[in-house]
Amino acid sequence: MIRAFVALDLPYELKGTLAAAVERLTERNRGVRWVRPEGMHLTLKFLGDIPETDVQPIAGDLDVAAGPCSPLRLRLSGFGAFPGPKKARVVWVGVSGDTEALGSLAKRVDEACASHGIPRERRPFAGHITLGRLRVPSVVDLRVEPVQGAFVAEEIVLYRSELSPGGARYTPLHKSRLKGTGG
Ligand code: 2AM
Repeated sequence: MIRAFVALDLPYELKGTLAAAVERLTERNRGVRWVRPEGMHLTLKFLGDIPETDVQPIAGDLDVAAGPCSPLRLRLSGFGAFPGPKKARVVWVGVSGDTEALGSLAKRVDEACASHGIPRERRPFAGHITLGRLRVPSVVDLRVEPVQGAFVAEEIVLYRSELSPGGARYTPLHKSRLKGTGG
């Protein structure tokens, strides 16, 4: 089986911006396992464990789902925490811009995955880039200088995730272009 998820990758420079933000957040927050810059992404759908033989068919359906969507213009917005900053499990940075289209894309991806037996999302989609995770839900202090950065997502990526004590390793398995022309 392969542990897989679908996400938007981020440009190299943006990961640098976020790495600097993580440094500032680290000073104020101990006990957070921060995501390494190279592992930062915006998740559209977590597939869980899928049989290796499903990778190609799912990749084909992701192409079909993504094809009509236009590239997304997104900007980094504020920091936040799930479920909230008083009992945080996840520290993230939000996005603004084409968020409606981002939600539609996530829904199309969800549908494509559902046709392969992957359970549909029950919670509404909330686009975010995870920066850190806490084993023990704790208060977090996110009052650091805001981050600035924008990017255009032109493809979605099906990733393999391999967990190890040193952190997760993500390998791209397939990329689907957003080929829509808007309108
Ligand atoms: P998030 O951290 O962006 O919220 C790879 O593990 C990605 O899949 C993570 O970035 C994570 O999203 C997302 N994901 C969603 N549900 C998950 C789950 N139950 N277990 C692990 N990852 C999950």
